[in-house]
Amino acid sequence: MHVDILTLFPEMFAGPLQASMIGKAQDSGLLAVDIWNIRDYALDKHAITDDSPPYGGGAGMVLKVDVLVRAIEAVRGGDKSAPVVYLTPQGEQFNQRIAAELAELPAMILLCGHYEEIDERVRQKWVDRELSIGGDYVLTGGELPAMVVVDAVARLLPGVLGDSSSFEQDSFQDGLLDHPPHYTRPAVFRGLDVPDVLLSGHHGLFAAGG
Ligand code: 21W
Repeated sequence: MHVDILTLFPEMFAGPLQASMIGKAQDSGLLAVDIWNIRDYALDKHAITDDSPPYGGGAGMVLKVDVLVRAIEAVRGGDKSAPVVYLTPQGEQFNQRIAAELAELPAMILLCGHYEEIDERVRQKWVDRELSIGGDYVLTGGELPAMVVVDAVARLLPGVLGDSSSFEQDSFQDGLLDHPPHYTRPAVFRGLDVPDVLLSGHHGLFAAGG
């Protein structure tokens, strides 16, 4: 899967996507992530990307229509098949079902705003889907949410997870209820021991709730 991310803060993506399974998924070619700086598509000499809204009022700054559309068109090249997904607090709440849906796509474009809205015309004509990562909290921008989406989607791509961590079981509700508590060696640590039933080797009994 190819993921393009449009952001005003490309440096925020340096660490999280290189580490762990997402980093390995990129090394092995199962996932490709390209980060694009929206500012590169501002043509004036100060590279201004936002504006105080002269039409419609409203507080805060708004990402400029021409800058965003130039950036989106540059990312797309000639191919319009990849959906533009805008991360916004007003979006549909991201969940495991949506992650699975996105994991079927060959490509997607994630658009991050940063403590501001985007010009409404971009939403209407260029954005295909709006996602929030939920929670009753306000972040500074769509960057962390974009990383959340990439992480949740990438682990569903065939080959990204090892066989040992089958994700069929993770349908979440199930996963949380069915999983027994886990213990590592030693059997007794600072006087805290592992339940006898687990030491006896009859694991099935415990897993079945017996
Ligand atoms: C914060 C965007 C505030 C827009 C003027 C004054 C993306 C997010 C975000 C952000 C506003 C997500 C307004 C969960 C999140 C995100 C930054 C402006 C109205 N206009 N999921 N006030 N939480 N947040 N809001 O914050 O971009 S997905």
